[in-house]
Amino acid sequence: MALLFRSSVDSEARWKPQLARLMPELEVRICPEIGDPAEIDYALVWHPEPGLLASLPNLKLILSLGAGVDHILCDPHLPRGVPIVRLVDPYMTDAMSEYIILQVLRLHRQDLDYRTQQEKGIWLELDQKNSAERTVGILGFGALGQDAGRKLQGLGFNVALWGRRQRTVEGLRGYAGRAGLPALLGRSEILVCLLPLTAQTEGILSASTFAMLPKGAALINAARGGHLVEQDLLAALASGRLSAAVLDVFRDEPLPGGQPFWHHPRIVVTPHIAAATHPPTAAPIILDNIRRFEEGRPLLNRVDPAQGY
Ligand code: NDP
Ligand code: OXD
Repeated sequence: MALLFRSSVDSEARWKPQLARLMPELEVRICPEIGDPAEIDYALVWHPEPGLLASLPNLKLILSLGAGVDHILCDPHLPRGVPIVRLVDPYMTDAMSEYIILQVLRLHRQDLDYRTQQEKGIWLELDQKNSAERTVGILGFGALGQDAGRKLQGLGFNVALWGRRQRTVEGLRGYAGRAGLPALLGRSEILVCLLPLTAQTEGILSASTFAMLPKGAALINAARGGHLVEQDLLAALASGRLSAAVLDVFRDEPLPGGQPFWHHPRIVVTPHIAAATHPPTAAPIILDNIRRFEEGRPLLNRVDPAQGY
């Protein structure tokens, strides 16, 4: 039984010992040392080169090294019929919620303004709302959106979530589909994006979306750079339609040196670190799906390529 490991950002040194400890019978091959491609049963990948997966004739299962799978589904040569599973790891979910809480509180408590005041030596108290007077809208009612939503609700915020399907989960208010979007946006003073990147969600953070938010709302994008129309964000900040943005993900990563986001006074940039994959907790989850496949049991967190997530 052989697994091909290929990551554009992660190292074999972090993964091989974890996989070997839990499943010694699994032979782990590190790209590009594939050996005989016909011997590869499983592929554990982050941003595989287009065509790599199609070059493995006996591939049984594709496992994403992350929660998102846009980095796999964008391969024009992706072999059809090979199941794909994504990573849902409570450790990463907690990490994402920490990031979202940090950034929501930063915006809610006007941290950017106070930092600017400090730079200028200004001692000035700004009007401050309580969390109960603030609504946070979350695009994405999935594993990450729900956890962040619950925790923000625990801090007293009004929280509303948006998904494809209509539902209410544990007191979290849900809006569904394109028809439900204006109602959610109309009340979201802080908008958080935790959507998968699909043909339907690409460019959703655009001028028309910003126009539906309360004037002066703030944006947090921790999902994918492809959700954001970058010029529309700059225009919305310039006009005052939006007051600030926190961005963890970008169309080009690493964010190029000359990109205006780097030095914009109302934009916070972080280098795609909101919820990094953590081998000690992720490896057992990944190997559980391989065992399930071997034993003919249902896979967990299977992706629907037609929906794109
Ligand atoms: P899930 O698959 O659990 O949730 C996705 C949610 O998006 C679901 O609620 C789904 O609706 C909703 N959705 C999908 N398409 C649409 C649409 N067209 N309209 C409305 N709602 C839609 O994903 P996760 O919560 O686990 O992860 C979300 C994303 O977060 C990942 O895909 C990844 O891109 C990003 N991410 C970023 C990280 C970082 O470090 N910055 C780390 C981890 C993930 P429904 O519930 O109805 O199906
Ligand atoms: C993921 C990510 O999708 O880290 O897991 O972006």
